[in-house]
Amino acid sequence: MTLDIATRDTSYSSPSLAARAARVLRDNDNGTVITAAPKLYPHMWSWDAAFISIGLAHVDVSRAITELETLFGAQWRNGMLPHIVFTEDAAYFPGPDRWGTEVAADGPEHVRTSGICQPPVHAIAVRRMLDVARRSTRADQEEAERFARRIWPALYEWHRWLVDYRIPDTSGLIAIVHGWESGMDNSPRWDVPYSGVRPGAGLLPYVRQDLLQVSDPAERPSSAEYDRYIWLIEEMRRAAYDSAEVVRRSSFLVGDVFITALFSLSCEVLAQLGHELGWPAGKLYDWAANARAAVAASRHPVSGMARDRDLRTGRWLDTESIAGFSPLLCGGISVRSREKLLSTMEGPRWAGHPDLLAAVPPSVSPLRPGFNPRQYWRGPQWPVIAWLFGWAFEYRGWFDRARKLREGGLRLTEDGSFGEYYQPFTGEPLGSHNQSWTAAVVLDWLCTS
Ligand code: 2M8
Repeated sequence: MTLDIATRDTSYSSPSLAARAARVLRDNDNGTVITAAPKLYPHMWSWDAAFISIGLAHVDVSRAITELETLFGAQWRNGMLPHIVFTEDAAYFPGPDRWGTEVAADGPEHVRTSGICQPPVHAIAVRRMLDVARRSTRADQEEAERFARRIWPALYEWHRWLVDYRIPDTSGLIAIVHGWESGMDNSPRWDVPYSGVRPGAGLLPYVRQDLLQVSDPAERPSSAEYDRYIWLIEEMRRAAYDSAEVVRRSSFLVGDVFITALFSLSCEVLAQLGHELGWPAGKLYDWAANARAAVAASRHPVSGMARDRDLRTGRWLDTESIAGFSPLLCGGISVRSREKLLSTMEGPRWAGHPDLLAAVPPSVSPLRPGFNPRQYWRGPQWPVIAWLFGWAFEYRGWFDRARKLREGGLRLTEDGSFGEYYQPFTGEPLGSHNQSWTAAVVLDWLCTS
């Protein structure tokens, strides 16, 4: 269902915005999962589910738990948490048949999934859910604690899989084998590595369904980009989704600095959760420290922005994007470097750009050549990203900065359309409306003021 709200004249009061957000999550509940969006994304996505569970915790702790249990029910036997858990809905491409993960020796039984992963934000979700539940009834609190204790080993295994299979070189960055793993699908971060992906003759024809679900196809990735996305799946399928083999063979292999920072933060959070719940930290603090150091070492010598690394060519990728602020998520840099990065983020090239409707950092700086205010990860603002930085800032004790991001995020989303992403100058909602993770973070912002 799409709400027909395309104007910024509408601005809801906090209670009615919260009620609308809760309704979006209810409406997107297909009985088994809360789909990422009503039409464009009719399945469960890994990091979407994490954010969704955070929003749900404010309205129904049990339902929030079910969501993460469903996701972890699809965890691969080797520990990988798949990026999509498929529902029966056929209106998405590439669906389970195209992925063909049945060839994988490590896939889960009884459920169909994709064969790649997404950013490891799940420990953060469990932490947040627990914190929210602890402010609710005793029954909610106890249920959330039981769940957190139960899910903890699966979270550890998921993190272990990343360490075992996805740190293939001495940079120490967590590597991705597909831009979709980054969650920032067509970000200019990936333009150079994607130029090395050459779809072969074995690329079977396909029909994109995403273009039917948005009002303007220019908001989505191009056909040339999609050919590469689908070709990479073909490569993985030929490697039978064997984790080591995929890393050896994939024509796309990039050290992702944003994922590495989130991994570091999540390891720390998981270790602290373990401490509360009676699980030993194992290697979590070492993993966190190594990842933190890798993020710090990736920084551009002049700008101080963190950089991805093309592991196929061994070159740093200088393309600036929101991921450049990754050290602010995981720490590990000097106070001086941190202050410089924060003032870049809050300054006129980013969130403080005078023409922005809301002070939220866009996916790409408006001053960067090629910035496109309407196209997906090439310029628009994403509320979930603002939420993530805000949560990390609060975790670090930077309450004022966290509050500003929350205010900016609410300014962006107060029209009640719950856009997937937003045009930064006008605040026009783009992509899908009633996107679940947008509704979820709005709920969290509103319910914890
Ligand atoms: C987008 O990605 C999917 C592919 O995974 C797509 O475009 O079809 C991204 O924004 C991703 O980060 C997000 O998890 C997903 C569902 O919201 O949509």
